Amino acid sequence: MRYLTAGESHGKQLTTIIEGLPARMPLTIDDINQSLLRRQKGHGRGKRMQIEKDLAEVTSGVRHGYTLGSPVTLVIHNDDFKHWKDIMGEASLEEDKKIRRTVSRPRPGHADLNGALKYGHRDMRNVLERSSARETAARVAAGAVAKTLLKQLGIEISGYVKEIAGIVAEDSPSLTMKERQDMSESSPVRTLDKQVEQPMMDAIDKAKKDGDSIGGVVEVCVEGMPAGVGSYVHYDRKLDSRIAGSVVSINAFKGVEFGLGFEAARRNGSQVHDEIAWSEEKGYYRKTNRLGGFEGGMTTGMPIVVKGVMKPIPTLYKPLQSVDIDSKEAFNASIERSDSCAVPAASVVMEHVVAFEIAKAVLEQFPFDQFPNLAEAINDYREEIRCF
Ligand code: EPS
Repeated sequence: MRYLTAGESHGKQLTTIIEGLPARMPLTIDDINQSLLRRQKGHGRGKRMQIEKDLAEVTSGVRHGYTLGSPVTLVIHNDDFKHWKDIMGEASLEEDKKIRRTVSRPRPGHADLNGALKYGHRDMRNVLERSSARETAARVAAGAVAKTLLKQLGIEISGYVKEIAGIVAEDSPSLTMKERQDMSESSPVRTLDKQVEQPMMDAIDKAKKDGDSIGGVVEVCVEGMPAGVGSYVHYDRKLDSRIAGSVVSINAFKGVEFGLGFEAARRNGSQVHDEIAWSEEKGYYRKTNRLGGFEGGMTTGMPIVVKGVMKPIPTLYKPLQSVDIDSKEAFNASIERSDSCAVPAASVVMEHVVAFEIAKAVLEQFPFDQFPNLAEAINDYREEIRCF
């Protein structure tokens, strides 16, 4: 299974095409729209989210509530496009820079300058329109379909905020999947720790007041994966490495940790590895989950626990020094609107990006054209490894 997205931030629409889904899988538009609306929320979002109401339209691959096995196309219209019709239209436009809203001043930390150098764009709007995190809406749409597939196979996933601007949420290993999903949903900053909710919101409000932005850490937890998905035999079949790559591909994400993560470097091996046990009911399991659900590029059957770190959004009200590419003069970069903190929304994005990688790995290991056959094969495999 694979997907492509297309669309500019202020263009007409975002498009997602998913190819390789099995046929006969139940899929409703509500499954997708719920995810899209979740991504729009969160304390710290800017004015753009008041303009958009992200709702997907399915234009291919689904009929009467089931997938057909053909590519699934999802379209999300940009409501803001009505303000940008001429600027973003495909028709040629006068050379008037004001009308075109030409951008010649690269923002530090953004793709603007590197993208301009690479593609030769003198107008950096041609770069920023596609490099914008608006594209994450299209990725969430793809992930929502993956999540629907996984859920029907007994695999559930949840994303939530662990840290904002150095304020750290307590670990909550005893919470059930449902509790994680419900608690993050009811929190304005999508954290599971009520104690840090207000301090996190205060930090966001302060950043906004100061014209600055703040980043954080998000965590995704996946339960219900059988052991042995992924592979140790080759670098590009290791599922943890694929997840790591996809997480760092999310706009503004800079790093990934599984389980203990970097803390493993500071501990002895006996305090890092998870002891193996067996019971008639569960089969093999680990007494702890310090490695976050992976050994040798494969799932262990324990929950997958993966963190991603997001840098503060580089579009700042507070000016940073940069250089105009036309005049070559130094100037102070400043902007019209931005999100002061998109970490809560990013937890939804990461949840969906991880879901897609996991669903893709499941389909690689159980390559069935029909969803009922896939569901049966996974259940058979679960029983096989329980009795191993
Ligand atoms: C973004 C800048 C802002 C954000 C946008 C990402 O958009 P605008 O330039 O229109 O104000 O709101 O995020 C989204 C539109 C979204 O859907 O998440 C950027 O520069 O990356």
